[in-house]
Amino acid sequence: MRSFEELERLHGQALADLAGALTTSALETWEDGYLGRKGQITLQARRVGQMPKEDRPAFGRRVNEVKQMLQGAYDARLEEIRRGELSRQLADEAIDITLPGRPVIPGHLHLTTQALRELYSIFAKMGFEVYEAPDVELEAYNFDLLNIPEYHPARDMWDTFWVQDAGEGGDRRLLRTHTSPGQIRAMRERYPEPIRVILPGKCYRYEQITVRSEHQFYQLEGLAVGRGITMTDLIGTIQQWARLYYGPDRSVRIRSSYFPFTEPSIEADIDCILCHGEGCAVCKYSGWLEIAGAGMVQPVVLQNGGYDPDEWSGFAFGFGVERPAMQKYGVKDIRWYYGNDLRFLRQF
Ligand code: FA5
Repeated sequence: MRSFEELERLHGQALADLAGALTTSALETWEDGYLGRKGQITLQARRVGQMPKEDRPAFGRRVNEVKQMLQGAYDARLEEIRRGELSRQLADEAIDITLPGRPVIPGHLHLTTQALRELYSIFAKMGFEVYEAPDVELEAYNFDLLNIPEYHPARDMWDTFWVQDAGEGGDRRLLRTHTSPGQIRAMRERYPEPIRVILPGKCYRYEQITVRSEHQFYQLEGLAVGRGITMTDLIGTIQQWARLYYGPDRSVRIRSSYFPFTEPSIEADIDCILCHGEGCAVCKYSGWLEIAGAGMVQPVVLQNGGYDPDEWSGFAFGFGVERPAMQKYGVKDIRWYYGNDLRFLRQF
């Protein structure tokens, strides 16, 4: 009978210890101590063989009952402790959503990109598509094919950055000084179709940097080639662009000018945005701001593009992107565009 008493004592002790186990590691120790391979209840079960024969069935049954009860109590306690640990962990790791967040300053498009996109959409309304031509250009496309031969004084108008390696056919290469060479590329690619394209892109000139001049800047060129295109179409296009870009009340003034690749050539001005033609420092007291160079495509240039000038005619225009945006947004110094000063850039 001592064996039964010992078993019941162990049973009571195990339950008391289980109630005192507060962590999963204390529970593991408890399990090893009572139910493990060398645990006290397991050892009790092994003693059955040494007992008097008549006690063996009753003791064996009781040991199994105690073992099962303790196993059940252990599982329930384990579950309880795990839940407690999980909720403590969740409480520890909880994020305080009432704390103020760190401000994130969102980026935005550069002023030049915004201006270019606005121009694309204005010209898209007039049926112009974007045509892209390379920045590194052959000398022939930048000058010769545009009717600017080596000896021509107009070459001085575009002081040039030359590239050391020659291009195809040994022709010298340069960083394009204007977007006009794209006219030849568009014509050679599109012939014999009529053309209505704008050619945006960076241009490079080896010149003094000032409040109005950078050595890298954007231009937007336009080219229309068709049968029966006249100066009236050109002026109408410039007027429409100026009104959509600068506002509906703008007046446009056309002056005669000179470019080797257009004949006749013109320059277009708008009445000064700031003083409305009264005269101020921005318009140098003239009341007018220059906005574009333009003209009817020179017959020689049409021919170089593959179009017969007796059958076809066309107009072309070209203007900067930064300078017109300076006029529109009141930017006083072109160097601010690419100076990477966020105080300036964040204003747009
Ligand atoms: C030309 O480059 C001609 N290819 C424009 C043209 C095209 C005329 C088609 C006729 C037909 P010009 O050198 O004037 O022209 O330059 C055009 C515009 O580019 C200028 O009005 C100005 O807005 C811009 N620009 C020229 N040089 C600079 C510079 N250094 N920095 C910023 N903008 C400039």
